[in-house]
Amino acid sequence: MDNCLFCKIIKGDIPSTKVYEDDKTYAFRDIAPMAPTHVLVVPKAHVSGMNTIDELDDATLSACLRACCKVAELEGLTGGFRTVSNCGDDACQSVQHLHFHVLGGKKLSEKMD
Ligand code: DGP
Repeated sequence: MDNCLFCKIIKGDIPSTKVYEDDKTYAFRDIAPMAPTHVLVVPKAHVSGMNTIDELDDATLSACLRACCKVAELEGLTGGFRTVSNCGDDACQSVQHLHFHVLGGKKLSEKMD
């Protein structure tokens, strides 16, 4: 997608701090971290979000979840971590390319809203 911020990051047209990459996913540090570790895991294939997940093949979807776990391992999040994917206006999704936030490195809030 020509106009997608995360597609540009995946292509390297916009710089990012890479944490992990494989043939189906790319993981990089969030520009506005909300925890000591705050990494975004994205599929290299463009899909706008969780509400259009049917456009993504199962291998890529599972690769995204495995990449989240790999990031947690690489970041040394032995005490645990949180994985979140905001979808749509009510969840304040701001970038329309499916992404999973991986948060950790401190005791996270019990509140999910
Ligand atoms: P969401 O609000 O769930 O759509 O999350 C989008 C995240 O993307 C947000 O936490 C900030 C991050 N972000 C936005 N622009 C950039 C950027 O140019 N570089 C990086 N590394 N992260 C970005």
